[in-house]
Amino acid sequence: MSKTCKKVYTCFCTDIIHDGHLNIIKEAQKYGEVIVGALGDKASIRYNKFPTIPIEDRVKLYRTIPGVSQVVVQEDMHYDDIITLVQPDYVIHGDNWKTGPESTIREHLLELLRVHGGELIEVPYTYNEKVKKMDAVMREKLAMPEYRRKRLRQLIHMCPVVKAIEAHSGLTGLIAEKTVVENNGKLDQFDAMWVSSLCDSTAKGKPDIELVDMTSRFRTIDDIMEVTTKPIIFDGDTGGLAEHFVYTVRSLERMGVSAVIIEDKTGLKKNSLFGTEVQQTQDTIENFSAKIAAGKAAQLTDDFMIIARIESLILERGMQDALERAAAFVKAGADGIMIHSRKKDPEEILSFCDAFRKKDAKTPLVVVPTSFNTVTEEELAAHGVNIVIYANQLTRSAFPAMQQTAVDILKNHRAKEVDDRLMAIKDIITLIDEI
Ligand code: SPV
Ligand code: MG
Repeated sequence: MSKTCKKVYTCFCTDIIHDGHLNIIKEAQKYGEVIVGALGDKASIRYNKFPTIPIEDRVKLYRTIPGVSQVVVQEDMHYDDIITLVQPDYVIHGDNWKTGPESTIREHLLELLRVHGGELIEVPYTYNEKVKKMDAVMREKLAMPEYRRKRLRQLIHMCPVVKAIEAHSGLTGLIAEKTVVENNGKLDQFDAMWVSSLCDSTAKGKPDIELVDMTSRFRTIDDIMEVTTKPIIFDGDTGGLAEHFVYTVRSLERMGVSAVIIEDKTGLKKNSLFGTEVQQTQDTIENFSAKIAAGKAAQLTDDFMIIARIESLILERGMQDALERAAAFVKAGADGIMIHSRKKDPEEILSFCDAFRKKDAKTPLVVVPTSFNTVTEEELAAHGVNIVIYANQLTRSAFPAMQQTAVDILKNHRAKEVDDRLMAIKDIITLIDEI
């Protein structure tokens, strides 16, 4: 790299190059030699830009852009390491990051440039019809079954802990897809969606007893898939008869669902959070293992996961039983284990995870911290948990708000009193993007 020429750095987080990127390079060239950073996989997923091509291919792609002299990999979403490595005179970026959660990255960069020297150049963000179309093409690619299905397995390898939130409609799917926050100076968001039997049934005004049939459950998945790209974990309840479960596996795989979780109960299923207050029957290890094995035999791709959910702690059958079942279900072919508890104290879950991990370092572990909600994702990850599912919080937050509004309108014979706490009409009519 020439010592006399000024260095201009820009970071890309994209699998395709469009006019917006070319414009940034064109502007950058006016200031000196252009170095492009390829944002690494882990940081890219925090931007909701899940990579569809490997980092090596992104580096190669950026090298082909006319005017780019060098491509480096930027692992972190912050620029600290890159400033030390590249020592740019200028950093160039689209001006679209001045507001919203990304502004925290910008603030941090400005601070770095104050300390190390260097200037930030911001160019107007290009958003023409062609760019809009290419963005849509990228989103559609991510939504395709072959990309979406494998994404959960990829995330398990990429993230210390995969965070899934419940979705039961297009709208809740959009919340899971689009909610991004700034957290300790970094961007954060959910990685996946959980199509909960409790919330799917509740949204339809039905009890969570496997009453809502598979056709209807698949319709919910379809509504969510139409407007999202993130991977889906399906709550398959007991999985039904093994002879039926094999068809469910095929259908879910074909749709692009990443995983099904089935619980080791039989007969009339009731929600686990009832625990022993209602009659619930746990399946035998033999029967449930046979169901898992049948599902695995029916599966056609390597991407799909069948996760076995163990109800021993819920049904107060003890830790030993839970551990014995976990080992048996893994042996039968389960791609993961979900352990459930309705104790407020996370101790029971953490002991299971520790004991399981002593014997099995690899099989992904899933937990649903509804009752034991004081435990953090970091603590769970430290005990070997791979997927954390927030199974019902969206439904439980929406329902009381809607109910209170209904009560207040009835009491006041008008809607004025509730208006302050409602979303503005302008916001609701523009909430959903049109094509
Ligand atoms: C669901 O969300 O439907 C579940 C999790 O199965 S739980 O309600 O905790 O059983
Ligand atoms: Mg359920």
